[in-house]
Amino acid sequence: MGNYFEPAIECADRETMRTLQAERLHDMVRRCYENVPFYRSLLDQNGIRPDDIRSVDDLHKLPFTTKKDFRDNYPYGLFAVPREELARVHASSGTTGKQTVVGYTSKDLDDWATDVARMIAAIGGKKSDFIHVSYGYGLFTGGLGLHYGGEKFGATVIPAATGNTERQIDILRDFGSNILACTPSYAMYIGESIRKMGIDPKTLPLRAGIFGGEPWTDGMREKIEELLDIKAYDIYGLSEIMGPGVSFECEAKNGLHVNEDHYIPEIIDPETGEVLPDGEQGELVFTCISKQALPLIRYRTRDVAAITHEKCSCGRTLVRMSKPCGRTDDMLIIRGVNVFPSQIESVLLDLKLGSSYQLVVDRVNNLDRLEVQVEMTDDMFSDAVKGLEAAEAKIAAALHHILGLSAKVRLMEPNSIARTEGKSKRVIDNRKL
Ligand code: DLL
Repeated sequence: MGNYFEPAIECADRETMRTLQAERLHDMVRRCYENVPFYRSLLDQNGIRPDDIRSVDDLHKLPFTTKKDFRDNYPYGLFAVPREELARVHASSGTTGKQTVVGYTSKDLDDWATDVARMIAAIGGKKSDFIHVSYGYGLFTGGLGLHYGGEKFGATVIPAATGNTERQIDILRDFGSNILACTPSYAMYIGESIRKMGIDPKTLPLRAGIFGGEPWTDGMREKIEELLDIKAYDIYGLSEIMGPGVSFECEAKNGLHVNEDHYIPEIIDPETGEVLPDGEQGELVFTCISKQALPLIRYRTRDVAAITHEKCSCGRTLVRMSKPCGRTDDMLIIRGVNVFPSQIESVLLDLKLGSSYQLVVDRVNNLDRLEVQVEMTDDMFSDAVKGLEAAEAKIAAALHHILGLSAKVRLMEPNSIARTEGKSKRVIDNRKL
């Protein structure tokens, strides 16, 4: 497992972990108060002194931080260290408005690389492995995050970046990549392209994949595993908190272990802000307790998940979060029904359809209309039109059963929905809500 399986942390008992977290939390709140004017006034307004926060149980006393606070303090207003201590900045493009700019000291970068290296250990990585990184390099945290994590682990990194899929496949084959790291939608695309090029994945040395950056279902996991003949693991993270590696799957594939010595997770009711118990689904909130450049107090991620403190079969006690099933802000409300794109994806995969789909929402005569555009498989395409109508009706019935909502299903020609190398865009909402 290299040097990055750290049982003292990853298998610590709850008391030990809470003691470590309490110390770091207290120190972090003090640093925020002293160095970030935004936090000083927020804590003052809420009548909180840093010394009031002594244990993890005090967390709920603290106010939340949101994406809006980044916008209001753009670009560097939330940083807690002077410029000369910064080693790097990244940014993520929001759906609205300005980019969110995030910063790291060299210790932060080192901690981040450790987060990722722990995952590589947890999925059975070896120092002799070649890790093929096809996340975007640049301001996006995916590329450099996996890159330095792989190097820190001691593996050999192939910084393939995105683009030119045929060349990616040449590299996979000729350089002998063992682990592929990219978004799940790009992994699907690489898998489909490998098949089209007539390459048998069993002839490649590829063994595992580290996929994240966007929601994906277990159905999609099975598809990728089959297409590429590998084991596919989930990695989660967000730039505001660090980047990829905030949490990671182990070989048990039973939830993502949060690197709790750095980030304390909570699940809240997105409406009331109330903290929810283990097992209940709600909005994920993280507090970064060891970050120097950008410590965040109770950051609302908008991601929907549940957490459990039960020990994992791998022996780790690090709290686990479920695969995020969507975001509070990409949840569509169609004719009053809450719909997550991931629910639709599950239905399509159950019906053995491809995972290339797009949802188009319109409002016609004040009524919401959902159209689910699904790419046909090559076999279906060769069928007669009558068969296609029946197939559309079958999909619509299955969607109705799961969503409680009628949707128009439109089967599309194979490869007609645009493929992405980065995060896929699943929803086109034409209602100007
Ligand atoms: O996407 C960091 C990352 C890169 C994670 C590569 C994993 C792999 P952002 O661009 O700031 O950072 O986007 C963060 O992406 O709040 C989630 O909504 C979504 N997301 C990231 N990983 C997952 C995942 C990176 N495994 C936002 N499952 C997050 C579901 C994910 N959603």
